[in-house]
Amino acid sequence: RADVRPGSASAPARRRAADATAPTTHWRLRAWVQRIAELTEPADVVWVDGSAEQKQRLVDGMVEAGTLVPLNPELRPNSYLARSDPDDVARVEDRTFICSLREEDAGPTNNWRQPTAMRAELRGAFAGSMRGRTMYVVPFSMGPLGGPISQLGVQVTDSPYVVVSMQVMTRVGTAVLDLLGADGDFVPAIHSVGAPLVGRDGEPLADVPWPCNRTKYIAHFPETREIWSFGSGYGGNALLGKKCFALRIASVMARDEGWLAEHMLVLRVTDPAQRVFHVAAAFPSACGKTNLAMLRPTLPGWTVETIGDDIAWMRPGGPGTDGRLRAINPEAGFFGVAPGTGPTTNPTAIETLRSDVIFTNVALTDDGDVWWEGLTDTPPAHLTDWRGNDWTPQSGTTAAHPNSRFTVAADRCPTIADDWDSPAGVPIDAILFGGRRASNVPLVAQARDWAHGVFMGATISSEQTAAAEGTVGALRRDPFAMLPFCGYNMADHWGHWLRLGAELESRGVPLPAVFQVNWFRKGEDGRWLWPGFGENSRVLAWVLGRVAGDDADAGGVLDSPVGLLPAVGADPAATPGALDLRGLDVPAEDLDELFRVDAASWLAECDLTEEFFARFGDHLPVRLAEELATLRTRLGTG
Ligand code: SAT
Ligand code: MN
Repeated sequence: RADVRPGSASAPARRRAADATAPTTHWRLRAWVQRIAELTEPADVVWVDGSAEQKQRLVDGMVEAGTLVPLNPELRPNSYLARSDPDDVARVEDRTFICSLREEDAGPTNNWRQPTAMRAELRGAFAGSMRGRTMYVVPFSMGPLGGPISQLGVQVTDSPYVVVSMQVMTRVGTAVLDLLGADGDFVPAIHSVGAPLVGRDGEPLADVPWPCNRTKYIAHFPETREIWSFGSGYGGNALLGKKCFALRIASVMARDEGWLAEHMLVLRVTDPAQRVFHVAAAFPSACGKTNLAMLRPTLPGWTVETIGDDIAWMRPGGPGTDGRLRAINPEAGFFGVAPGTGPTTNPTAIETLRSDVIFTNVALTDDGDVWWEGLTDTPPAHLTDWRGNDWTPQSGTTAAHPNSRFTVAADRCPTIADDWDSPAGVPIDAILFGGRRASNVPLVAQARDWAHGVFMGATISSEQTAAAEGTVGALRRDPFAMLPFCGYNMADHWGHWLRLGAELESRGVPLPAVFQVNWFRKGEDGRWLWPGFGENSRVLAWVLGRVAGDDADAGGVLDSPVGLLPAVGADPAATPGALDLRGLDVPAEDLDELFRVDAASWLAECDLTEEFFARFGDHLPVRLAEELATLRTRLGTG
């Protein structure tokens, strides 16, 4: 603990003090920490060693400060509730910036800022922003320590909530410094809640349980691989290993180095014949990735194991392997959406959350446990809501914030695969692209080839959820579910996928099969047509039958303008390739509607896709324009 009191110390003195306790010989890291301390003027600097003791001290401090409310240890052992500032509850996409040297490298879907101008603005915001607070230095690894797909970072932050959350979500501590040695590469990530405890003239300022700043910046410098985040304590804005590093910065690294950093869950499926498959699946935020990753199959004899629920890093296997794409989950925990998580929708998550959880913005029960909409059918008669106010079912508001979250270690999950953290990752057999679509998009359709699959990924659209600020329900394009997370030009990302596929194909390496899925289609009366959740195992079974080639020429697979569809209504035992609907009670009309391809509305959607593609100018890969033309032809106009 280096003492760097405000006001009293000159900048050089503050720099020396910040360096005094550095437990590393890495001079670039030490110099960087000194520079940030000089800029932000914290009262002291603490290096986070990853120990349980240090974590507990931080937790105890937050309980004292009112940031964390301890839950009833008999009902929810070693668990806490945090209530955020009501204006700091989600990612802030309009304050998220990609500061590449060239504007066109950020592309039309990112907010671009000129890097020198942004640096000057950030220096202004960060100057003195940690006065009176402790600056924590958090060395972390995304992916298993030292693994061939893993990457290292160091986050400085003035938020103990962020430190403790990073310890759940990533691998934190001295072992990372050991790996860095004297000169290893790391991604520097600077975070401040922007709420100093000492004013410019040395006057004390009051603290609050959830400090933040009305002005926010979530800024990324892709060329120098740096992250600067100011003003928010919310996970997606402040746990910089997650979206900022593992997606925005890593997607740029992946483009430059020939791999993929994607907004995808990863799961393992074992079929009744004990064949093992791995699936990666991209869905926009709050569209059920965690539920799918933890799915309990309703189909007898099938097993699903969880590997990751949000992010996948995939690389072609190196020498001595078959060269196929292998995926790791770079995270070590789940930062999941609480509302809608219940014993029927996701029983595995409910078991995962029995103990050792940090909840944020859920409701508190009178006996010191948590509650959110969807946890039970009937709400308790009285709660304390996410803002800390009395709540009853008559209140007319939700008790939990719609984007309230749980933070819990991956190994608490009963379905986590034994080797979920294997450094070499798992070989990916199938990739799914999904969104929340009330109409048009069938329950499942297979891409004809890789380029068609990239087209499916590039054209995902979905109804807006509460995970980001904006109007819930509005339809928005979310290519690869990466719209808010791609650190470079989205169209170049599609080009990168096409190139990587072509390269693997040219080497004779089998590519994953690609599918589009939609659990959210509705009937004209607004009812969900598909029961979803555990019943999605039927779709996984169809996907894996396709991968395994079980249905060759059996007639169970139908061609359609939008891709290959399963036959419905046929007995899958007699007609391999038909969707297995045995024991499921869905009316035949609903099944027809689930797979109905309406040419007129698809053609209207093609027009929208053309407009969307036009935004990317000559960055749009020609191959995708061709896919759009092919789709129109198949729909009957070409
Ligand atoms: O808030 S996060 O970005 O971490 C989660 C999400 O929106 O996917
Ligand atoms: Mn996500």
